Amino acid sequence: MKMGFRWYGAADDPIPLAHIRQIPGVSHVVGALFDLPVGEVWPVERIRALVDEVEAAGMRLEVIESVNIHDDIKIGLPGRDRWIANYIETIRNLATCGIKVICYNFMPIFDWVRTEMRHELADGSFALAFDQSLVEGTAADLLERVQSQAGTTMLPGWEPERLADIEALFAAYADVDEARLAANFEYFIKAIMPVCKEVDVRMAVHPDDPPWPIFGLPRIVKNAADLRRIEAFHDSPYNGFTLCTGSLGENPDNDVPAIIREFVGRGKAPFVHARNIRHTAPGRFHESAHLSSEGSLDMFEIMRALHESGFDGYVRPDHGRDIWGERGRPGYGLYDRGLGIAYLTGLWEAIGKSS
Ligand code: DNO
Ligand code: MN
Repeated sequence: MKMGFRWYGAADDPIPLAHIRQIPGVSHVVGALFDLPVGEVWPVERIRALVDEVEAAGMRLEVIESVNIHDDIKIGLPGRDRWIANYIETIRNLATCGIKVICYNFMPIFDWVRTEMRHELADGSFALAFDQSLVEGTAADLLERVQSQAGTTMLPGWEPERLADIEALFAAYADVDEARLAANFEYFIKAIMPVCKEVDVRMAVHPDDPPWPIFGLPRIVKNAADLRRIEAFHDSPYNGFTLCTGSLGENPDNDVPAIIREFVGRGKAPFVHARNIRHTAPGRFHESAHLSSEGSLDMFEIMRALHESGFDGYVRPDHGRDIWGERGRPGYGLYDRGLGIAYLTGLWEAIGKSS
């Protein structure tokens, strides 16, 4: 298991690499070029500079999260081949710089979505939370909600420049149901796989978060059956998954350790996000500290499933709470993710030594 930490880059992340280096057990940084518009080719010089920066700080950068997929590819528009050609060039450029895994997602319009950014927990810490009743309805409902909350970020992970196009985007997805989205996904995977094999870069799709539809948009990376369907697009280690325990676990019907055993067992999961969440009501949850006792997921069983499946890929703590007065990037502060790593590496050592 190679422990990593997500970093947003010197310009945008208040956490210096030197502090990440001091978290015991961390050897890898998970990064990206966040300023490039979706679909643009990532230039080798820019990737190289990022890799060098991380290496100069005594760590490695071998996992990129994310290279996002242009909506034209997800919608299946005629222009998609141009975006796919760009994606392939980005894969080649990343490989040139030593990147081994690309995490990405296939969610229409949105990336991960939360409806509350500072949900206060009983101990006075703050976590991200989600309430499905706030993400029902249409594009117009969404626009109205966002505008009425001007100044607050209702949808984290949301690129503000795309808000302007939101109605057009929803219209473009009008005929895209689950089956079409899956066909467009398959088209994309089949197009990129030859180059992934050639340059030895493994694709790792992140589950939909939350793993069910929002605003009526289809979502197709929600559970074990969905993962099997994606696996069948092209059965190879290069067509793999980011097993995000929090995202999958948000649906109580998902048996996360069983999913880990199945897909890690078949060599299909080069990357894992390990975090906990607490279910509060149907369609509602908040994020929590990593400990099993703090949430609804059994993190011991999760780490044991990884260990017993022979997991030797990359892992990172996912979101953390704001604690000790830190007010970082929502979900991506230093302290609680650092505590998460201490706990996860402790479980890992104990499982290893007692098995
Ligand atoms: C949520 C996070 C996501 C993830 C992207 C991957 O669990 O890990 O922001 O980074 O969806 O594309
Ligand atoms: Mn995740």
